[in-house]
Amino acid sequence: MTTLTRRQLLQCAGAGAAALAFAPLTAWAADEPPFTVPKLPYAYDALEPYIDAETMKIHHDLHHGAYVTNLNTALKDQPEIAKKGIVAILRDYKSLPETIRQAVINNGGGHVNHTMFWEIMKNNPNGKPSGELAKAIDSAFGSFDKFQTAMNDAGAKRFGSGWAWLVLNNGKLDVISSANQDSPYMNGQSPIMGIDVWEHAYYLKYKNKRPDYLKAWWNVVNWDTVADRYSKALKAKA
Ligand code: MN3
Repeated sequence: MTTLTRRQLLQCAGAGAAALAFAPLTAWAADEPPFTVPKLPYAYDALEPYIDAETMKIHHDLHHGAYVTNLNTALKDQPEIAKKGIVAILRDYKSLPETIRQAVINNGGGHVNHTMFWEIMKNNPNGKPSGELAKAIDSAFGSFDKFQTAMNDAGAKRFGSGWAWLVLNNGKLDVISSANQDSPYMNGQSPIMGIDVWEHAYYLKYKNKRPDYLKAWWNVVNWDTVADRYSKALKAKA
């Protein structure tokens, strides 16, 4: 007897709806969902004392984990959309079916935002950008200090949950904030770096003192990966 995988069964469905009748199909098997949580590129305690290990574990495993699970669920009957990748999906979110649009914005945004967040951090007390990125920041904001103040303001003034962002917007650097998990990709911008200001990102250690978390966060920036994101975003624009 031949055993078909769910993927093969789905392909059979093209030949007739009867193939769909005998199993409750999703578009992919449970062990091969299209979106997965990337492994944290360092230990949970690597960002101590600025971000504590327990916060990192809950944030990465549970919060990011839930966004990915919910994103896979939202797109379970939409393999054609899922295979475009999350950046392309969010850039074109207006074309999503209305029934899943908000779920994809929330959970797809949560997935792409956090994927960036883990990769732009490392333990790097008082680190600063260098090279082309440093020049571009100076030129856009006047100085690194002014840029930092703009980011901290954007994060502190974001009411409720959201993000503070450095984005590339029509070839120019800008600081913005977004609500919830809304991604800058939704506005045609490219996120270069972002600070998660949801309480889940800081509450265990900093309680209600979001500005203290924002101040400490600058000690965990991986400026190499931020510079890499900037150079890739510039090239994509050209
Ligand atoms: Mn978060």
